[in-house]
Amino acid sequence: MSSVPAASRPLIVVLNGPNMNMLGLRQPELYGAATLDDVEQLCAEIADGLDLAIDFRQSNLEGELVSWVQESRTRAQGIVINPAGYTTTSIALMDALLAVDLPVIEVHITNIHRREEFRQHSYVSKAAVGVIAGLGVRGYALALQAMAGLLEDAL
Ligand code: DHK
Repeated sequence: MSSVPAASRPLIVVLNGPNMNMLGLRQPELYGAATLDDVEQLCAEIADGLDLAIDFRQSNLEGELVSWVQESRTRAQGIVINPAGYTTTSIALMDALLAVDLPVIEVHITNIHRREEFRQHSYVSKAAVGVIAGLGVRGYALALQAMAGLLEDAL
């Protein structure tokens, strides 16, 4: 349990792209059995231990993700994002992430570099400080730990 009041903790926006709402049901042999609710709970627990606050969201809509990134500029200190299917297609999401000038950490549950070639190029990586791929949902926890370190470095 954190001793820092929630209102004074740095806010990290954790964004999930299309089909991440199907986690636990979709191709469990690749993505695992955890649901997105499980991932949110994991993130909340890890964030609490790091004195971070999180705002955890998922959308199947590119424009909604872009708007959430834009809104983060004035309300958050960092962004963790699993862009899912928009990783390889969304110049709009990349541009939004570059525009907000916040530390961004990109997460993929699977190791996209071991998968089909079309999954291996990420526009989002152009805006990310770092990328975590292939470590399952644990990648979200690692991203939050790394984010806490980045924020501390910036003090
Ligand atoms: C999730 C998806 O939905 C895919 O489109 C990506 C990513 C991989 C993941 O591993 O979390 O290619």
